Amino acid sequence: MIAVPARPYDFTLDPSKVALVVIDMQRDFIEPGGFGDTLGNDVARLTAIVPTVAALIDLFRRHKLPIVHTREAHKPDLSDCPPAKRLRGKPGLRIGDEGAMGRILIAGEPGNQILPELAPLPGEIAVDKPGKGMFWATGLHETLTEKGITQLVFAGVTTEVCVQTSMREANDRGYECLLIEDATESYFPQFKAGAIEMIVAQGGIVGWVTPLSALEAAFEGALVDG
Ligand code: C5J
Repeated sequence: MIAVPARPYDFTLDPSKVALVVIDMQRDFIEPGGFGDTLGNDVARLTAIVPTVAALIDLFRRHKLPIVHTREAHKPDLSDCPPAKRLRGKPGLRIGDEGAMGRILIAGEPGNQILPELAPLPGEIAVDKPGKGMFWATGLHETLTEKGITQLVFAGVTTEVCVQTSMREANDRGYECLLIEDATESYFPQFKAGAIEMIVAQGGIVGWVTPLSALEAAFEGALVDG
């Protein structure tokens, strides 16, 4: 067991039961010229966390621990995209429309790919999810249960939408969830801060939060202690 200093109190990490989940680090949300950018968001906030997410992925790879990567993605015929989602708001471009990097949020399109520097390696789990949460219509809970995973370390974007929804879904399914606060980001700093406070409130009602440096130091300490 590895004691990770965290809020609201130490997270006891069991390397035999933990997986990393990297939520939606896809080009359309993060790269200049992508869907997020065309909606008027400041994507520089999201590009800034890429090195930290890469370091977190590297930590899990070095320790040979499982990694899950998600993409928010719909089938090309949009049969898994409810009209209530596609028609929401008054954006210039909607899900399925042709954007600067191919059709918006459609599986297989260039903009729907995970950033090359964070791309899944063979053997890692890659999940296309039609919802904000990672368990809706994905079969991921069954996959993780088969592997005996009961703890999830979270990273990715955006903190208050797909990350928080996925953490809440996981919490309800009995997983212990630890969010790496400098490996997640929002277009809106106040929403990231608010989401983090909601997660740790009331004794960790959704889970735990810690910076990457604390997780790295805890792994290092565990190695030194044997
Ligand atoms: C959004 C996401 N924000 N990955 N998706 O629509 O958080």
